[in-house]
Amino acid sequence: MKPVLYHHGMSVCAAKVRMAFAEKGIDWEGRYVDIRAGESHTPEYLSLNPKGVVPTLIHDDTVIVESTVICEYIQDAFDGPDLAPTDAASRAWMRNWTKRIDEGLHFPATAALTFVIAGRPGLPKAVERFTPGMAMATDPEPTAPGRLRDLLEATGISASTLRAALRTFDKAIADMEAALKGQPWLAGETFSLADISFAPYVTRLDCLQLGWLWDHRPAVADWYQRMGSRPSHKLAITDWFDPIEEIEAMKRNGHETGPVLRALLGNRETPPS
Ligand SMILES: N[C@@H](CCC(=O)N[C@@H](CS)C(=O)NCC(=O)O)C(=O)O
Repeated sequence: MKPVLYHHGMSVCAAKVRMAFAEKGIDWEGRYVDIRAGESHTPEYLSLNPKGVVPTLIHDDTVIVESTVICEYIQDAFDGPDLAPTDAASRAWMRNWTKRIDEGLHFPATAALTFVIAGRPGLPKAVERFTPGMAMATDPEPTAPGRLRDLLEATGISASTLRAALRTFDKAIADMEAALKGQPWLAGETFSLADISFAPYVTRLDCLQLGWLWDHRPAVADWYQRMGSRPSHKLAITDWFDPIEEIEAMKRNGHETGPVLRALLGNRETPPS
């Protein structure tokens, strides 16, 4: 029986899983969950995934949630190229990278940047999670004029939350640069789930016109170029952009807000070239 994946085109977490399948060469059956229309909050879906989020994998009657865990399951349960290094130290490094995504990089950092820059109202549940500490868009923010201020108000996300999100990514990209200077892949000599996990997020930054975060980080630029040329990148990420208008809005708004976001991030460590 083919594994069944509940997913959505624009979900970065689901993209990780689609990419792991593509790299393994595994055929899967999709159940498209329209997260914008609240389909991840129906009683049926919540019985599979109590957090009401995608992705969810069903394989051999087993339900598996959490994209990082699903990716490890794919590595363990299916034949195909290894997506994890064989030595214990590199495996530990791989897990440090994949864990990092679950510890702030996905939420709130990616959500904050996407909601503000893409200018969309956001997903019902995510906005709920944001609201208590974040409805501070009226904070005086000298570095957030014009369109960015409008976007902050529309999303209820504060400028300080947005700055924290930029810092989270700036630090992650700096750490990637340090690692990739001495080795081809994040966990060492072997392409692994660490690279797969970061690919959708770096692609999202690129769509949001935040590629300047690796302007002076050539090892990350080279890694991103190599990731983008893998067939799995198209199969798992860009082929699923839905709706494409949202990607266009990310690019348009990202271009407009770029200078203000740079100012908002403020002084950042620029590694010597
Ligand atoms: N830690 C979870 C996060 C899943 C998650 O946040 N999924 C988002 C899409 S990337 C979602 O389904 N959001 C729907 C909502 O918040 O209502 C994982 O890695 O699987």
